[in-house]
Amino acid sequence: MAPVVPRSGDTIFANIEHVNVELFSLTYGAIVRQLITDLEEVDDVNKQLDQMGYNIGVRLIDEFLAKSSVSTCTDFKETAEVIAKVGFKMFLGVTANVVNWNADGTSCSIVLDDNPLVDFVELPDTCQGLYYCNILSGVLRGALEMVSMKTEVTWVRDMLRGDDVFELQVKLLKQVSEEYPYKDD
Ligand code: MYR
Repeated sequence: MAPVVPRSGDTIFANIEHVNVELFSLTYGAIVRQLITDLEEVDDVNKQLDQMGYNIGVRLIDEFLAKSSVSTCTDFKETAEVIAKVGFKMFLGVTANVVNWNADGTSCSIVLDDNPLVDFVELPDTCQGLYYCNILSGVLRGALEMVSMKTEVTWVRDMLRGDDVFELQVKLLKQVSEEYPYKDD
């Protein structure tokens, strides 16, 4: 007789994770739709999504650090790679590529070819100014602030606006030292 409880790693578990990403995408779509109804102006919706993402990011970093066993990154370049390869995989089920570094290593782009958040999405003409995935830029900003990095995160390319990929530009504005800030006299 076949076992009633499947082992971890069996197809059923892979499918459950897949369904969760779909459920997340559909739920996110319902939230965006409600914000559009409530706030009316797409600029306000963009700001609200970013703020919601920030609030999620400042909490999600704990789960990320606990589950990933990633330890302190040596520099911003390593941090960007960790976000693209471990963070996106953990929370969105996809990986991204880090490109377009500036000369001093303080700005880069995270490029997503595949973004499950938009799997069921088509923007009507009235929403052309919407940054539908703005929650993600907020999540990154919030999570990075919790590990002492003040950043500015902006969308450069967006498939819902006709681009071939999603591209997030991440600029490191300030790295706050974690040293003890008071003198012992
Ligand atoms: C450190 O130097 O302490 C490690 C920093 C790692 C930061 C990783 C932030 C991950 C945020 C995940 C975002 C996922 C978006 C879907």
